[in-house]
Amino acid sequence: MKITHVEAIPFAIPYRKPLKFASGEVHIAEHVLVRIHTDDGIVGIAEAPPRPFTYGETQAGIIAVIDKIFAPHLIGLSLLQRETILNNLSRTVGNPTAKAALDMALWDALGRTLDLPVTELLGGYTDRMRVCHMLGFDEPAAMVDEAQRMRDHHGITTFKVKVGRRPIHLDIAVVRALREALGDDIDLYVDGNRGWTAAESAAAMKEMAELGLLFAEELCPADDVLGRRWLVSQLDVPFIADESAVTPADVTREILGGSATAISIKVARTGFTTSQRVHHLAEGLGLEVVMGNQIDGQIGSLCTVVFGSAYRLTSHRAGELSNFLDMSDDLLTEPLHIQNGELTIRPGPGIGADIDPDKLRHYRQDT
Ligand code: MUC
Ligand code: MG
Repeated sequence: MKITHVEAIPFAIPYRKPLKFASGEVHIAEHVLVRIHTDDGIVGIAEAPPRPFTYGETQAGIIAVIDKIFAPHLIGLSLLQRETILNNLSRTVGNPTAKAALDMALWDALGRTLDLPVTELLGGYTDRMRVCHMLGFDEPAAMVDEAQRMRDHHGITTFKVKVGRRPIHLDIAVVRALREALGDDIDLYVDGNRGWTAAESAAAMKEMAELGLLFAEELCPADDVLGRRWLVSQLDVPFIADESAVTPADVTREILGGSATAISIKVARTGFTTSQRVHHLAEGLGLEVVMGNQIDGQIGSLCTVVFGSAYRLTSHRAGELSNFLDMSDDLLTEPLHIQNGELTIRPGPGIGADIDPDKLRHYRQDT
């Protein structure tokens, strides 16, 4: 089970429809495929999506930090020494998606070595999650169209609506149009990606009070500590910390400080090992949890459902698992399918996915 080699491979797959939101936009999935090889001939895989507007990471930076700093800390260690590896990686600050991809590739390699699915190794609660679709900025009619398409083709009935940093009346018009067109049978929540002030958030949430929102996520800057606490204290829906609560320590600070009441777990930034810690903390604190999306491709979305299915708390709410549908292609031999509003884990060991060598040859950027 010794790690012999770590690869960080850049690849680029265009989006059919770019995703736009308050803190940025994504037109091409310029991700990094991470592969961990062991002396048993096993290869574990994961993907790192660079999100400079959230974590400051770039595709070139992820590859450099893996090749130059992280890989040498992994070579020669066993797949069972995950805590040693985590500790070694934590000596370098930042770089959450690079660290997370290494951790998930390690778990995938472990599952393949033991011939067991990672969901079962983590907790084995269920084999599926309901899917939530994230709606990026557009005109109200286009966002309603997209939601109807997602409901009619894939059975999706939960939608996260991107808001913030454009005229507030437009955001409110979108939420109203979605509720009117799709009725009361759908779940809706909003994510501001820190784009409003605390006062704007409070006013917008008041105007949308009749629209039956499930949650509000990261509406205003987390470092406006007092403003955010003031906002959260007057909301009558849970306030999800996303960008502001990445690590277990962040979660503790945000929740006990009264500036959030729920959390988003994203395996793209906390891998499986640290996501476990965040999950256990959330369980102890009695928080609502949503499995979030880091604008993941199919490997990342599969990793999210692999983790989310492992526990009751993480599989209770619909997970944000569908944005790969907006990409023009992907790397897996067997593409993911959302059916009846659900995504299921794959049978088979590890995360249950294999890379199509022809697709990788086509989309990789280093050859
Ligand atoms: C989300 O939930 O915010 C957009 C920015 C980011 O960091 O993640 C996405 C989705
Ligand atoms: Mg968010």
